[in-house]
Amino acid sequence: MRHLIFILGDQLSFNLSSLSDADPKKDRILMCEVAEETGYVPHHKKKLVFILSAMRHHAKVLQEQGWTVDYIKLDGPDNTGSFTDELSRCVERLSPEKVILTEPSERRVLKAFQSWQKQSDFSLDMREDTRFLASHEDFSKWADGRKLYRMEHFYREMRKDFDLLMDGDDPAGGEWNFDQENRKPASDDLFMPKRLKFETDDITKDVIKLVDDRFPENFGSTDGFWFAVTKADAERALDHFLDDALSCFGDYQDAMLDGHAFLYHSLISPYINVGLLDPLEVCRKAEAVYRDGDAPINAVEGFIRQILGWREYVRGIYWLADDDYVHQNALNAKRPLPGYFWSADTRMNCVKQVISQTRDEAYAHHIQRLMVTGVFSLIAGLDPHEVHEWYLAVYADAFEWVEAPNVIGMALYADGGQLGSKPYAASGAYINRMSDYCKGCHYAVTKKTEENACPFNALYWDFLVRNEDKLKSNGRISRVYSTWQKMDKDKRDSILKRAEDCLENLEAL
Ligand code: FAD
Ligand code: DLZ
Ligand code: SF4
Repeated sequence: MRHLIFILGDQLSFNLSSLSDADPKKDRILMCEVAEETGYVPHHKKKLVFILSAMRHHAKVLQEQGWTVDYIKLDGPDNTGSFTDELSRCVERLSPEKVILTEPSERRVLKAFQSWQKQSDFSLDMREDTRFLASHEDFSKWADGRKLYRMEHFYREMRKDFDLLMDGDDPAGGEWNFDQENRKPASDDLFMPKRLKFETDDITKDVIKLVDDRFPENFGSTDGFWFAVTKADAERALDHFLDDALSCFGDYQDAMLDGHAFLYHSLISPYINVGLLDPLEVCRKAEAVYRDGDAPINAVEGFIRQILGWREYVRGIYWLADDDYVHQNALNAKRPLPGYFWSADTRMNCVKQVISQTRDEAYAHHIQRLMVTGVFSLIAGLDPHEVHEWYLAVYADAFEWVEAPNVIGMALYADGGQLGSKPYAASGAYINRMSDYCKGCHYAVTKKTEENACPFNALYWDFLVRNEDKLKSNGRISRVYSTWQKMDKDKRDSILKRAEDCLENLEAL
């Protein structure tokens, strides 16, 4: 044999750079399920089933295409448990001329391969991951010399570079961003599209058994597993979204509704992140729906911005940031994660809804992650690293390169403003405006200081007071400090007292 091509669990694409000049007659593929990856956080059971089943299906298709794939199963004999030990074992067995690998998406794995190469002194051809639309070099060039990195600036460049939603030099519809139109609250009488759910085949059934046997204590359950695990099914899921939900995606993008986990969201992040869907193809297909007149510009622009803008931007920030990004704690927040992040046993209905939905589906949409569990973690001063590990474990789409900037940067402001211009702190009023969660809550969203007052209300002010020295000079929030100062002293004291009670009894909220 000639080359050994190592394909990782989030590289389930046929257009990988590591395969670009490969020959099924001369080269061979290695894929492995390893304890190191299944155990670096206690992944949600559905996330484990999704990744391992998608890997097994991908290996099968590669074999059908004529590739020889050495596939190491988690419970296979002699599985060493790590990528690099499996690689050493395979190199010894097959003596390839060199190993080819598309660069890992996360620092942890990149470092492991770099030290393997150093130690073994074996030829490792590590190639750029060309599935991302902005290369490391493109992003560094864009970032170079800027004092502030802002997604919106990056996104406009990307629109032009990829000629997406452009009418000549101008943005389609006359504006770059239609977010102002995308803040409608949802109501129960809306027609919600029925979501495609995929049957489990024998491969997935085997994986479910494996996960149930080996990870009985992990979060969630394998019951009701419905994710696509092949490229063909992921494309079906995308087409279904484009046909049935995209046209309302913009209007209700920020809405939350009791008992409705998915609303008009696409549910495709796990598929893009492991390579079953290609981000550029997804954007082009969405643009075609707009050009055909089947979805309005606010919906399609909003959707494309998430993928072409946010997704690429957070990946750029992840690789630009220092090695210790996931340990940043700019606001010095130290409180441990309350038990209800795992049990959903809290009287705060918004938090309960989001966490129980996360437990059931390994899914929550952006505003649920940002404005419910995210804001609560921020204003309660929860330890950012613990919060980061929770998000990394519980969502099927969670990979550090995308999760960490969203959690450490966007939701918790623990990076001191590298990613976002201000903390997303908010009181219960935001949740009440964008959802119906408050109607079914033990706490009263209109109250601030009483025993049954919504904890978000007092914690919001307490957060601002607690962090005044770090935040007051931020022009985007300095105005709220004047509002606070204008408040009656007795009122301020009772708000801080209510916050103190909430923080002392955090576990019991
Ligand atoms: P849709 O709402 O339909 O959006 C379409 C696509 O846009 C998504 O599939 C995703 O690929 C992309 N996208 C949207 N927002 C973002 C964003 N902020 N960053 C990157 N891509 C984005 N996304 C992940 O893929 N993995 C994570 O681990 C993750 N953790 C998050 C943690 C927090 C605190 C927050 C606020 C956001 C996080 N996101 C993460 C981003 C976003 O919440 C999810 O991508 C989205 O909810 C996935 O659901 P969907 O496919 O239905 O998305
Ligand atoms: C997330 C994950 C899990 C749970 N298990 C595996 C695995 O057993 N084998 C594998 O190749 N990949 C797995 N993955 C995805 C990897 O963590 C992902 O490919 C790396 O994080 C890339 O940096
Ligand atoms: Fe959440 Fe407060 Fe509304 Fe209850 S009242 S659902 S805690 S925002």
